[in-house]
Amino acid sequence: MNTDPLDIERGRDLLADARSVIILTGAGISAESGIPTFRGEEGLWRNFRAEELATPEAFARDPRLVWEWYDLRRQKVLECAPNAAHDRIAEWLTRNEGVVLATQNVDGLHERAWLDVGQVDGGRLLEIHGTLFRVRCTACGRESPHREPVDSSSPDTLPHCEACGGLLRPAVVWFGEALDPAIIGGAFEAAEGADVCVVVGTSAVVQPAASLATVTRETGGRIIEINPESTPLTPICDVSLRGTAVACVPALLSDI
Ligand code: BV8
Ligand code: ZN
Repeated sequence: MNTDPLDIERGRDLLADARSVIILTGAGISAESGIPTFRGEEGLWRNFRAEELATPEAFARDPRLVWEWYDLRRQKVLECAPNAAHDRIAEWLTRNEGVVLATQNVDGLHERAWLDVGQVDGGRLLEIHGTLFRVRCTACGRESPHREPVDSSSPDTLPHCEACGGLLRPAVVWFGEALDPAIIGGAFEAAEGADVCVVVGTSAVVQPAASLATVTRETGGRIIEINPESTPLTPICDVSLRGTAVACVPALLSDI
């Protein structure tokens, strides 16, 4: 890791002058909480890649396999806690009305970190890919919180809708599915108006999320990237901090 203190200072200067900021996070911000990223070496499960399981086709084909994967991820997340990067971002959100957080993560760690320091402003915490801890009925569309363990040993033991008996699915956005227009619309509105976009822990591969940073750039804003590796966004970043979220986010955001 080589995060040059001068780069951190340059990032802090950009943020000190910013009236509005959007933060875009990906799986990398949760890595130091113990949650495997998608495209890292731990991203495989039983030799399946996320892109093969996180699809409506996979769920239609084998809802038990998909629910087994999601239940394992939920149990893993419930054993983990927000890290210092989640915590600093949560504190910053409570201190600055002009900051919006758009996360690709479905682990709920940003919400947990924010709840630890204050009242969550739902309009400024945009879980653009949904959350592991809500379900949606595949028949009637009802959504509800859900964190009980799921028994995927038979089709009958999978969770079913209390209202209509339909099979429940995780309320996350799968590949090939549209994002909630109100949520992603709010994120792009924030990105367009942002003076700075801070991108933390994403490989910037998945769309439309990765385009949030380019929209800030295209509308005259600046980009700060935090990632141990370079990404497709690196060439258009004003500041690239080659370090981990826990090493860089507190240094970047402290006392701003
Ligand atoms: C859409 C929820 C259109 C589920 C996720 C062909 C057919 C259909 C669509 C497409 C297609 N080709 C392309 C697309 C678009 C597709 C897409 O982008 N595909 C990719 C693979 C190319 N997008 C979609 O399908 C989207 N929908 O386009 O709909 C449409 C419109 C109208 C009507 C119908 C359809 C939906 C995309 C949402 C998919 N769902 N998650 C679940 O989680 O189970 S995406 C999934 O990937 C997660 O949300 C994850 O967050 C996200 C992105 O990955 P990253 O977060 O970046 O994680 P990754 O592992 O890749 O990278 C980690 C990074 O962290 C690395 O850079 C690493 O260096 C860094 N890191 C590691 N350690 C640390 C660290 N950084 C800091 N600190 C550390 N310690
Ligand atoms: Zn139902």
